[in-house]
Amino acid sequence: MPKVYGAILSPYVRKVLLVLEAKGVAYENEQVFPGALPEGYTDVSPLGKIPALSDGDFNLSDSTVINEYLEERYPEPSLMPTSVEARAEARWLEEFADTALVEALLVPFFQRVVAPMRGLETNEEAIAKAEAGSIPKALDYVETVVNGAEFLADGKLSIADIAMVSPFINAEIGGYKLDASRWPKTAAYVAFVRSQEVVQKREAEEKALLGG
Ligand SMILES: N[C@@H](CCC(=O)N[C@@H](CS)C(=O)NCC(=O)O)C(=O)O
Repeated sequence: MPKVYGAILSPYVRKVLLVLEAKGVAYENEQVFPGALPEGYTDVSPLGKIPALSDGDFNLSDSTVINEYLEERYPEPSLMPTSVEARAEARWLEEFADTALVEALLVPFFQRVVAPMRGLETNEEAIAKAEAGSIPKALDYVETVVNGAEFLADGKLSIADIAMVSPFINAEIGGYKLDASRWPKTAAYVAFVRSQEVVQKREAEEKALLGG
């Protein structure tokens, strides 16, 4: 059975868990937290990051690489769109979500959730700066690529939807309120993907962990 290493609230770990769950693959999860890595963890994840995956004696790290492996190892249901162009677009959106979107939307989560866990004070100035700069910049772009309450490609859930929605979940946990009047298509899109059964189930597990 595949084993996923990582804390389930990480946007990258969530991507991998959602892919496994959407494909109906049973897996184990070992909670691994950045900054408190178990001994020997770099054998599984050379950069010491989460997530990592073990499948038998095969180890792999990086959420995108892991999800590509899972797509090939467990092809049904496919989480890649059909056309070459749509597949390329999905990969781009995953890359955008993993970089600019995570960097922007994770600021409130890091400051209000992770920092206190590490005994650090919340830096409200850093949140205000992100809310005035990197967050609107990223969301202005998202607003141009989503079409409201529908999947990004082929009318079905794909890796692009999974990657895009993941950091929005962290943002909400971090107390960020998405302004639906400024980004109406984005708000409808995020609500639609989050209403999918597989995402609801994942979020329920996260809420239980957070004590809600
Ligand atoms: N590109 C990597 C990014 C993984 C990543 O940065 N994970 C964070 C936690 S959300 C981490 O492990 N940070 C610790 C570190 O960078 O040392 C992926 O998609 O898996």
